[in-house]
Amino acid sequence: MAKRGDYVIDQGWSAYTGEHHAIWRTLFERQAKLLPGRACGEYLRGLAQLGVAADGIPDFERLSDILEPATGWRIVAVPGLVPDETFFRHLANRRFPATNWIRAPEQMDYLQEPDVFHDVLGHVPMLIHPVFADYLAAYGRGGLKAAGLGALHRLSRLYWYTVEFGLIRRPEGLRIYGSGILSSRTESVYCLDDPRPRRLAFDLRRVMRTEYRIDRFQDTYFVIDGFDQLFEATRPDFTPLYSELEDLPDIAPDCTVPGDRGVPIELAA
Ligand code: HBI
Ligand code: FE
Repeated sequence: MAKRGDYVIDQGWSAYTGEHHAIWRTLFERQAKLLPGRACGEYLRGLAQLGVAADGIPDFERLSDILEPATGWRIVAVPGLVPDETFFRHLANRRFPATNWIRAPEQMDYLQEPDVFHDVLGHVPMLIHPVFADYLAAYGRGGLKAAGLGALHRLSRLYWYTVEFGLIRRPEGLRIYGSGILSSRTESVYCLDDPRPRRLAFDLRRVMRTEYRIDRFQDTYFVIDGFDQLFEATRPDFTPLYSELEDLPDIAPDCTVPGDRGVPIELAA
């Protein structure tokens, strides 16, 4: 099928082979063992509601038909990373661009690019949560605006430290809602159990100043108190914030600065 301007392609669900589905099953079963008690309840409920399971790579149309009546989102297939503006435009219009291919058997533990397992197991279940669903659409609108203001890096950091690598505080302890963690066997354990990384209370300015690395476990995680906090913190127009931040230095991923509020690791137990 010809590529369109929005990079949307046909998922080609019937072209997946038994081997593709078997890779999905292996990846799914590993996470299904780890995530109860580590992932937040909203995510686990989303997974169940959408019927994302071990049997194989889901059909995006079937997922969309469950998601759309709930929060207005649909899943569209893309060949991989798409340009920022294309990505933001999809999100702003409540279309989640999901990669249609699955990793090779040699890449079970790590790859830098998104594949269908990361996109569907990691991102899609959160889209059935109404507040998160609104947050992600607002993020898309903010992205289009940030691109025009030369502040794309600020918004990429926000996406990275929330949508991809966010933690949430619950009475029972810290839980994961970030997709980059949810789809990783090793980081879903590391982010909660390892004493090394910083776990800091979410602070929008701090997040927007913090650089990130895409090639290793995170040095710093930001912890929200609830999805309402995230949505409310990101509701105001960021234009004045971007100019304010221009005068402040960036913060390296493995640094602690005055004012940081650490979240105790016991909470993760
Ligand atoms: N494209 N398919 C896809 N998936 C992403 O997560 C993605 C992208 N393009 C750009 C992009 N992410 C990042 O620049 C987001 O910040 C912000
Ligand atoms: Fe992702």
